[in-house]
Amino acid sequence: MKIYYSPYSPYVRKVLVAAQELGLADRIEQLPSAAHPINRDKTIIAHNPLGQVPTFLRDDGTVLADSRVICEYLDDLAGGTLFPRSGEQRWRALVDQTVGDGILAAALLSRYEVAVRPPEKLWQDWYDGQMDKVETSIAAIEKAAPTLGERIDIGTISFGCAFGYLDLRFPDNGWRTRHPQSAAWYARFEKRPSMQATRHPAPVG
Ligand SMILES: N[C@@H](CCC(=O)N[C@@H](CS)C(=O)NCC(=O)O)C(=O)O
Repeated sequence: MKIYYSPYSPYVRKVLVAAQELGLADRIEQLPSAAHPINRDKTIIAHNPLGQVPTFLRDDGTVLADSRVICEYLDDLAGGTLFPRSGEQRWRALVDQTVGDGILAAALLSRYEVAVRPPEKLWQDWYDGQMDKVETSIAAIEKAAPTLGERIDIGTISFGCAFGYLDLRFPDNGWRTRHPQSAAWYARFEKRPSMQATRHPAPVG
């Protein structure tokens, strides 16, 4: 199995954390790539019209796109429990994944607004709206944080990758001060070997 990969992509990290938790990480070859919304990577597009990472190649060559789909595939392959099969646990895990991914989507759009868009075209209200989405979503996690315990599923993995990405790209955000229960939960969660093995490198430039 192969994955088009960027060490800075939180969605790639989701897949790699899931693979680590499922004992599949050693079976996935990481292919370097340069996904970018403007300078689009033709190598990825040849497999996935969206040109995004993660893009995943199964052993038979078929392609899976989107971290949600890839994580569910890996869970199925390993007979795992990252996607609970039924009942309240399932809906909780899936909704939590939606919130974690939503934080990532808003944070990534904010990141592109400052890192990709020419400075004279920066739309501050747009940026602020996206970062407010991050904030209201963490506020929701904060309410649930005392109930998360040692839960390991696609929801908590998404939360962990969202907090990791905020620390990478928005180190001055200060979310821990405003959301201490989430901070306490993440302090435990990020110690997991799966999170340690997939840490983002320090940003360049
Ligand atoms: N919903 C997708 C989002 C993937 C995504 O936005 N990846 C970013 C990198 S973190 C990307 O490829 N950006 C380039 C682009 O959107 O053109 C997933 O969960 O995998």
